[in-house]
Amino acid sequence: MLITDPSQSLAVLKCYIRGEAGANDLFQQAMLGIFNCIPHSKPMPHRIFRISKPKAEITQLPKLGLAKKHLITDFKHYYSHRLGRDENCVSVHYAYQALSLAISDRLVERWKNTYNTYRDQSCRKAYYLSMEFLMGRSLSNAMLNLGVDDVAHKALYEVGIHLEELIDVEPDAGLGNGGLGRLAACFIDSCATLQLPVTGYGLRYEYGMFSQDIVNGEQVERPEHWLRMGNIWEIERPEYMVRIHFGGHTETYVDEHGKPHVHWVNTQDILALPFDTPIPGYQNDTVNTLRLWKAVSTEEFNLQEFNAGDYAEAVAQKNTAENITMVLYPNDANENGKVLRLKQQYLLASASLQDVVGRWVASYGSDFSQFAEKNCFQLNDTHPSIAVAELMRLLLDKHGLSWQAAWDITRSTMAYTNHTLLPEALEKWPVHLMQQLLPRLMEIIFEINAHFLAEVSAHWPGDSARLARMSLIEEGACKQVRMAYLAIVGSYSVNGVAELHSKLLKEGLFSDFYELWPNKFNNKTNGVTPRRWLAGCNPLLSELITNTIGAEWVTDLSQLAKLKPYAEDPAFRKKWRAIKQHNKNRLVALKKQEHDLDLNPNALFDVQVKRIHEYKRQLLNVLHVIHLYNRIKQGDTANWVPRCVLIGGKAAPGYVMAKKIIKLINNVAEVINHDPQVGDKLKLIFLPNYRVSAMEVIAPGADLSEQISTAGKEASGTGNMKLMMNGALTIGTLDGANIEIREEVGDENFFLFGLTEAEVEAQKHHYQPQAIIDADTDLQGVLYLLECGHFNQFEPGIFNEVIASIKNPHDPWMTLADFRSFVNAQVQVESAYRDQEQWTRMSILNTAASGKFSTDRTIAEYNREIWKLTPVQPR
Ligand code: 26Q
Repeated sequence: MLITDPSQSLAVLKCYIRGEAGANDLFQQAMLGIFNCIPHSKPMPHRIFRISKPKAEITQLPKLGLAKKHLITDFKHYYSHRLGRDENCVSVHYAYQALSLAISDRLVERWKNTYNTYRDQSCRKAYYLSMEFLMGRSLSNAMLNLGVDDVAHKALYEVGIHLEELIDVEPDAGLGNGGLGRLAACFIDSCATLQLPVTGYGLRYEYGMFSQDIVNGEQVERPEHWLRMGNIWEIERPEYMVRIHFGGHTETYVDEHGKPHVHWVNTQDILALPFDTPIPGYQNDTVNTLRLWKAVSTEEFNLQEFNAGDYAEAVAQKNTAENITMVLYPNDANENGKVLRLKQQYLLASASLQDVVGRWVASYGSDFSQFAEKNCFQLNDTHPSIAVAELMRLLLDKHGLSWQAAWDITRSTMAYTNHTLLPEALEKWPVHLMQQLLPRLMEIIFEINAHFLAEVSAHWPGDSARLARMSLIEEGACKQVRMAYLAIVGSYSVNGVAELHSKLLKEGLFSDFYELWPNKFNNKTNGVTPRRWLAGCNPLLSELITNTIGAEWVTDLSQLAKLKPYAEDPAFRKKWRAIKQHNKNRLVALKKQEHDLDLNPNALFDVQVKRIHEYKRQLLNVLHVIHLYNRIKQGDTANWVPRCVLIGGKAAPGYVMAKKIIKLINNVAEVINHDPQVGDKLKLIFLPNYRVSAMEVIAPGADLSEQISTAGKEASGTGNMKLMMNGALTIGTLDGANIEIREEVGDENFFLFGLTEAEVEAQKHHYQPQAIIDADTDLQGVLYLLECGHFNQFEPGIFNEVIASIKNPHDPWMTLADFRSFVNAQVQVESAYRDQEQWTRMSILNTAASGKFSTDRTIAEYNREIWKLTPVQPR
C-alpha cells in the first residue's frame, strides 16, 4: 500500500508520535506520501518569509556597470571580501575566481530578466535533452558575449594582471565525449544568440571526460574532478528538486467509474537536484539556462537502515544513489547493457520532464490541451529517448489523461536527432533489465508497441517480416528494446546531421519508417558557433576580418563571403599569412610549455584531431606518414615540403584497437622524430589530452584538416567546420559534412580522395586488400616497415592485430582501398603549399565559404521547421 493522501499521512504521523504499534513502518510510507503530495512548485520545505513591502524590493538593485572602473572595483571586492585573500596571497586561481564572480553577476542580472520575460509572455519553449554538454571554458566566452573582453583586459592590466593567464587556469567543463556533446554546447550558444526560449537539460557529472596521459606511448586515463576548485558558473536550486523512482512493481486497480489506474509502488527513490548555468547570447541581453541534474539520496532512503542501527550501510546507500551522476561514460559509441547508464538516462528524462510538466501544472492545473502547442523536446540521439515513455507515464498515471490524449501530446512534442549510421552503435536495452529497473516504463513501451504494430499491420497487411523488422522489441534469446525505433515512433520529427547522413538514414537504417512516415524525416546539417570557434579563439584573424568587412559576421556568418575578393589582394594575403604564422607559433609555444614537444613552425601543419576510431582512419594517416618517411630514407626529397603531422584524440578505455592505434602513432613518431636523416622534413606528434580548450589553440594554427573517414560512416563531423573557419584546407573523403564543405568552397579548394559511399557498399563483398598491396610498391614499402617491427623493435608483435585488421578482406573501413588516392591527394597538397600565395588564396576562400557552418544557421532551421518558436527580446 502506498499512502498518497496527505491527511492519511498526517494521521499516521500522529500515531508515530504517540508511539502506537505498527506505526514505524507506516511512518516511512507516510513521509513518502507527504513528499509525493507536495505540489511541484514547492517540493522542498523552503519557508517563505513574511514581507511587508512588494517582493521585488528584496532584489531590486541598480544595474551593474560594464566600464573598466566597475570591473576593477568588483574584482577587488571579490578577491578581498568574498574570497578573503589579500596581497599576501596572490594566486592566479583566486584572480580567476574573482573576475569570474564579477562577470557572472552581470550575467545573472540579464538571466533573471530573460527568465521573467519568458514567463510573462508564456511563450512556446523548446528543451534540448542531452546526456552530454561539452561546454569547455566559460570565462572568456562570457566576456565575449557580454562585450567586455577588451575592458576586462584593460581592467586587469591596471591591477597588474594578464588576462590570458587567468583564462588558462579554468578547467574545461568536459561533460561530453566529442562531436555530439560539443554540438549541444554550440546549439545552446546559438539559441541564446537568436533569442530563442530554449533550455538545455543534462547531467552534472562529478567526473567528466577523463584526462589522457601518454606513458610509454600508451593512453593512460586519469579521472578529472573538474569541480575540485568549485564552479563559479553554476547555481544550485534545491527548491526545484524532483523525485525519481527505480525498481518496485506496478499495481492496477479500477476506480468507481471503471477507469483503470496504475501505481508504480515499492520503488527505491532518489532525488534529482538541479544546478543552473547561465548561457549568454552574443551582446543581446538574452541569457538562457542550462539545467544539469545531480543525483542525491532521499532522507527516508537512509532512515530505514539508520533505524535498523546500520549507520555505515545507510551512508553506503547514500553513495549508491549519488553514484548515478558520478561519471560520464567515456564511450562515443554504444556500450550495451550497463545498468548505471540506464539509470543516468532515466534520471535525465524523468527529472527534466517532471520539471517542465510541474511548471505547466503550476500555471494551468490539469488542463493539458495546450501543452503540445507550448512545449517541445529535442532528443540528442537516443540517449534520452526513454523520455517518450516517461512523458506518457506522467500524463497517464500522474495527471489522469487517457491513452489517446497522452499519446497525441507525446507524439507532437518529441523530436529526435540521429548521430550515427553504424548499425552496431544503435542503442538497445534488454527487456528484462527494463522490467527490473523501470517496470512501469516497460509496460508503457509494450503498449506503445502494440498500438504501433497495429498501425504497421494496417499499412502492410500480412507482412509479418515487416512487423518483426519494425517492432520496438527485437526478439531473440535476450529480448531488447530498440531505442531508436521508440524515438522515431514517439516523435513528430526525425533528423540526420548532414545531407548524406539524412539520405542514408532514409534509404538504409530507417527505410521502413521512412516509407510509413516520409514527412517525419528531415536534414539539419550541423554547425559550430562562430563566437567560440572564430571570434573567441582567433582574435587576430577576427580583427582582420572585422576591419575588412565589418563586424556583422559574428552573428551572420554568411557575411564571410565578402572576403572572397580579398583573396586576390596581395596585401590582404600578406596579413592573412602573418596571422596564420602567429597562430602556428602560439601552438608551437604551447606544446613546448605543456609537453616539451618541439614543432617546426615553418612546416605545413597537418592536423587530425578527433576521437580515435577505426572508421575515422587515423591508421590511413599513419600509413601516409610512414610513406613520407620511406621517401626521405630513399632520398626522394626534391622540392620537399616540410610537414608536421599532428594527431590528437582520446580512445574509449575499453576500445583495445583504438588504444593500439595511439601506441602505434607514438612509436612511429619516436622513430621518425629521432632520425637525423629526417630532421625538420617530417615530424609526427601525438597531442595528448585533446579537448575543447586544446582545439581553441589548434584550429587557428592548422594548415591542413584531415577528414578521412570511410565514406558513409561519419554522420557529419564538426571539427572539419572549425578548421575550415580558421582557414585550414581540407583533405577529405565524400563523407558527412565534407560533401557540403566542398560544395561551398569549390572543388579546386578542397583535396578530394577515396571511394564514394556507393563504391564502398558495392565493393564490400569482394574487397581484396592483398591485390591492392600487390599492385602498389609504396604500400608494400610501408607494410614492410610495419611488419618487420621497425617501430617496435623491443616490443615484438604488439602491432600484429592492427596490421591484420587492414589486411583483412572483411575490413569494414577499407583503409587500403583509399591508400593510393590519399597519397596522390597529399602530393596535390604539397604542390599547393609550395606556392604560398596560392595556398593563402585558398585559405582565405575556405574561411570565406564557411558561412553555412554556423550553428546560427542550423538552429534557425531547427526553429523554422521543427520548434517554431518566436524570438523574445528581454525587457
Ligand atoms: C551510448 C550508450 C552507452 C554509452 C555511450 C553511448 C554514446 C555516447 C556518446 C554513444 C555515442 C556518443 C556520441 C556520438 C557522437 O559524438 N557522434 C557524433 O556526433 C556529431 C554531431 O552530430 C557528428 O558530427 C559526428 O559525425 C558523430 O560521430
